[in-house]
Amino acid sequence: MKRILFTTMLAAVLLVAGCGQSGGKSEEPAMNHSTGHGSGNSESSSQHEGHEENGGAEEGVSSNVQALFSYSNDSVKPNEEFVVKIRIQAPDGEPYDAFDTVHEKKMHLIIVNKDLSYFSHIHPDYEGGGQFTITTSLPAAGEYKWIADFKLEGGSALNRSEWMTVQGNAPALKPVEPDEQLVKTVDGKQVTLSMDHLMANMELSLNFHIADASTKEPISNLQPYLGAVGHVVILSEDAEQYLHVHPTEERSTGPDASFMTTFPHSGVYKIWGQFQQDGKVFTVPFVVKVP
Ligand SMILES: [Cu+2]
Repeated sequence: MKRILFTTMLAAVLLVAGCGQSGGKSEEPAMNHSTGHGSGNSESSSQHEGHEENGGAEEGVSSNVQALFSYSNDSVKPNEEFVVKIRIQAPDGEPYDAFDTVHEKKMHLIIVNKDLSYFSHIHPDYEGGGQFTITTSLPAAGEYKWIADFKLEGGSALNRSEWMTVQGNAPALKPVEPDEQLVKTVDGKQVTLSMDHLMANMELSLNFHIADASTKEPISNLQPYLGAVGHVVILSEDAEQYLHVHPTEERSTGPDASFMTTFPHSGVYKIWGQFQQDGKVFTVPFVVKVP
């Protein structure tokens, strides 16, 4: 399973802080349903249905849930705002319009580029009728994967994704290299990741220990972010596997934040931990190799 369980309240609010760039725009450009050159599953038609990440065996209603991504611009260019609409529907086009709020939102949208050097976590607004909308921009040419994570009312967490391309000369991709040391400094915080064991197919605990980077004093005044001590996203290096991660102690305020997950198979994975202190979200990335 590779979905992340989130919770919570809806908001027409853009979760700007640390949650990536979003911008609520009220006027809507005409949508051109073009996009998605790129990955092997691209289609020639203009609208694309999101694919389920995990090749997982979804049954019943879930397996019929589609996400139709459409973009306001024919060709998206770097640093140029565009509107993305994501419509959640059945194969016959009938929208699903009842969603549970998970980690304070009805939909979490993760955007990464092909080598996972770019990461954004934003929250589209729900407009009703199965339709989510957000205005955003992307920093450079190249391919990006969009992963929409949501939950139909009373159902289980789902994710649907697709690749799209930002036009132009894409910077060279870099290999996703495992970190030699799982200690990073971000925004004045020193974050140390530890795992109780690192094996495929076995539930494990991820612990983030957060200290002040200069004094090394543990930080114990983390604020809730999306209703929990933090938020963690994990993707396999090819972005095909999106892992389900959940906090074990939601109410912790630091210095430790623990989460449970299961790596489905051996390989390289990138992990992004997001935490909040003093009203600011910071994102710390790690790359691990699962034997
Ligand atoms: Cu989110």
